[in-house]
Amino acid sequence: MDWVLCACVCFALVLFLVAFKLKCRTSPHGPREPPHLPSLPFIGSLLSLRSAHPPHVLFQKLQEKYGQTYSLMMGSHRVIIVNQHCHAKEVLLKKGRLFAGRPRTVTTDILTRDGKDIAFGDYSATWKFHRKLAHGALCMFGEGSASIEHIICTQAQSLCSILVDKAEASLDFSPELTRAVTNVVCSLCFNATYCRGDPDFEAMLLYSQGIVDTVAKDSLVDIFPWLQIFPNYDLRLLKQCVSIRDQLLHKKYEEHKATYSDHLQRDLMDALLRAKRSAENNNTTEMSGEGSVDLSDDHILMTVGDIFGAGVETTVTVLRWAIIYLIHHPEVQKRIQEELDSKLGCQSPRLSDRGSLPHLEATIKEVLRIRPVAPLLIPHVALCDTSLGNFKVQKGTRVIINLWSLHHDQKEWKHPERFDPARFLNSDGTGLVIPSPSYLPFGAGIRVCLGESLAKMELFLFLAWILQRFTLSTPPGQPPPLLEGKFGVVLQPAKHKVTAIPRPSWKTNTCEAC
Ligand code: STR
Repeated sequence: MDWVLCACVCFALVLFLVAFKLKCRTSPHGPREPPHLPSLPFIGSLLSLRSAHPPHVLFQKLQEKYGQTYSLMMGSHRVIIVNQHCHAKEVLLKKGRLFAGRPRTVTTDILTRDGKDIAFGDYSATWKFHRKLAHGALCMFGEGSASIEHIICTQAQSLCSILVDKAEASLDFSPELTRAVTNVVCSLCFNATYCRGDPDFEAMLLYSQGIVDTVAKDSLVDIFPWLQIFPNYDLRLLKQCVSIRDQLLHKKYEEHKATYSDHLQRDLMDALLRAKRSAENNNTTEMSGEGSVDLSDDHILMTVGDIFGAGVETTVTVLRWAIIYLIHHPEVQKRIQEELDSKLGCQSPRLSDRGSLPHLEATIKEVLRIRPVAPLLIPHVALCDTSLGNFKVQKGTRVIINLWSLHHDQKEWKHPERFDPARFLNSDGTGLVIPSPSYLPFGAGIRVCLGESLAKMELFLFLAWILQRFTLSTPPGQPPPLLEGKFGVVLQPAKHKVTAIPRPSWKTNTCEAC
């Protein structure tokens, strides 16, 4: 009898514990697991992720079933997808340090010599030190320095003269924009520019596209690293492209080392070299503030590679999207041109004109909202057990911020699919407003985009110079450019042709030729 009683008590105890555990899971107060997509051993949630939609759109659609924050398994990795701004800000800002990790993947390891860069490198004392260095170097040559304005305007001017030569022809803008933006970054990083047809520049165009097409797309080999043992076209292409990039970077690095002087800082590479030399002479521990840091040649090369790659690909992509939306919305183009004419007349645009051209500024903001360059940002990793809203987060969980969802959230934006720069203007159209907190085009927190201010300067100046002189449209007989992007590490528009028609005042030489 005693035995039966004992069994009953044990059974009741087990029931109580199970009930308690279940209550914890669903309690509105205590942390619980986020809703989870079905998952199988080994392949994880792969079956639920098969879709014709690109990942950012699929993750947005899955909210209807699983809520705004949910989790899934990519192979053996737990991933949380965040589709709302309050959780995004908790990850990026409130708990920025706890979520500052980066996953290591096969493709980013190839690109960055095992994470020795800033964008894809994991959180560590070395990473923090490098980021601080790169930030300092960018500030030195960035906003506030008259030279960067001069560099951008010189490139905008030569871009416009190419457009004059090809006036009214049907032209793919992309290579011209890429050359102009590359030369800005090149001046900044290496104090050099490329001429048309320069073999180094042509090589760079090719390798950049190859890298964008293959890196950090959550392709199968990044989810199941053992797939590397099979022949893989993408990986072979990536390795080739990275090797060409590395040769170019290496050449510049050697040139800089050979001509380096302590008294003259020509560019960003000199700034990094100087930091390396002073770290070698002093105690690096003191400089980083926590633990010793490694300032290897690899780190410097990868940092410059990041600034170069990010500086070119992102700005060119936004300029291309801006041109596409301006072609689709000639009324917006006309409004910006009226503003340029009335505020600047024949004077070429300068950075100091930013405050007086709100329509152009609002248009840039709207382009960055409707087509964010990196719709899923770069994944973050939880560095310890923590929480997100009411959800538990285990150490090592990857967190993907779906910027696409934030920027297209119906609750935050009126008609989010509509291109409407006026949403960023105040009621009388004279100043700018940010109408929703659900807007993070450059990310936020300790991993915020390093090039934000440089990108904003370039977008403003290039668009102002172009629109002051030309009206952009689709060549006769051609369909308007597509609004769907090609998903990758950046969301790129499809190729298309543009006609740049010189505006009357520039055509008749009322204003001096550019
Ligand atoms: C573009 C191609 C290239 O040659 C090198 C890089 C490395 C840095 C990458 C860049 C890429 C694409 C855009 C990234 C950038 C770091 C930050 C930026 C991913 C792959 C964004 O977050 C948009």
